[in-house]
Amino acid sequence: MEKSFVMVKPDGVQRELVGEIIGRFEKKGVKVIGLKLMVISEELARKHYAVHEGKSFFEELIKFITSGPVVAMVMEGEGVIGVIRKMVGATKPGDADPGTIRGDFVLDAGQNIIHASDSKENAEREIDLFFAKEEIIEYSLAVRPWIYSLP
Ligand code: IDP
Repeated sequence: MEKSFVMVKPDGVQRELVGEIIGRFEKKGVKVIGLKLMVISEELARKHYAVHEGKSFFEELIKFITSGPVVAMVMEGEGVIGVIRKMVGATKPGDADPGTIRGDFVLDAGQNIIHASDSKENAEREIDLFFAKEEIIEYSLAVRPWIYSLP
């Protein structure tokens, strides 16, 4: 089963959208196998967003993402990386379709309430950055046969 790293950003926590966001994924059938409220250190923020280093918004992004608690999560399910990205919506506010998380709640390119891994490679890297092995819990959900037709 595929795993993705998902994070409700400081603005999502402050806007009290944590339950709304997790609820959408739960209803889809995505399983939460890691979850913690944390404040990201500057060092971790710079590692997580290393690919954006040098861009005009980079320092602002580091300041923003370390400005308050975030909810970091590992989610699991069939094809979850792509599924979650679709549910999150586009980065540019004008491009995020209604019905997506950003389409429904975001008007700003920077303060966009949620992060989700965009590839298998990045998911593995981000999960390793944020979670120790023992913080990821493997368990089975009773509803599983009602979500997946295959065993
Ligand atoms: P993503 O979060 O949709 O994967 P990325 O392009 O990977 O988008 O950018 C990472 C984060 O950097 C965005 O979620 C957003 O918070 C911030 N960001 C991206 N582009 C801009 C911008 O043009 N202005 C301000 N912040 C931006």
